Amino acid sequence: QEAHAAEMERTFIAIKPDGVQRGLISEIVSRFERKGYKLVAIKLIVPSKEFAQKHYHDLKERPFFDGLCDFLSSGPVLAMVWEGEGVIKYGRKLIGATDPQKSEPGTIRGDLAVVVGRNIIHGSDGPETAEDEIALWFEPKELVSYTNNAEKWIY
Ligand code: FUP
Repeated sequence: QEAHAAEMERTFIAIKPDGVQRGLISEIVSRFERKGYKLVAIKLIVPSKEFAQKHYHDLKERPFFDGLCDFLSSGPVLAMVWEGEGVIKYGRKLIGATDPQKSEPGTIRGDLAVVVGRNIIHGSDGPETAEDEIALWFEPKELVSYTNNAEKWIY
């Protein structure tokens, strides 16, 4: 049975400044698209350092926090919301382990990144984080609700 779109699970995914500037947007977006997840929001923004600190507030006691927030606010970030069954957990699987030296080949970080401080992508790590991060990065009206129907476009 199909879940109604309004009840579908959503996650926040961001391509960080290194991924954007290395030209990896289409590569990364295509992995979520091909899997069958649905893009419901997308925008390119340069977050302020204060905004980056809000995004990473859980890590504020860590030694790398300041450098991490400088990095996230150093250039354009592609912020997205993806929707679909199990998208929070499976999105993390597509992304791979935090440290690209430990992420498996076949994952985004495993295939495309080398060091933990430049791991090209962020994905929410659970349902509560997903809700908070979507609310931080997007206004409700920026989340687009639509039905995918490929047959409509076959003539
Ligand atoms: P993840 O959820 O996989 O992005 O991992 P974390 O939330 O634990 O870490 C967030 C970001 O902090 C990572 F993407 C990169 C950075 N980080 C470091 O720079 N050094 C570390 O030792 C751990 C994380």
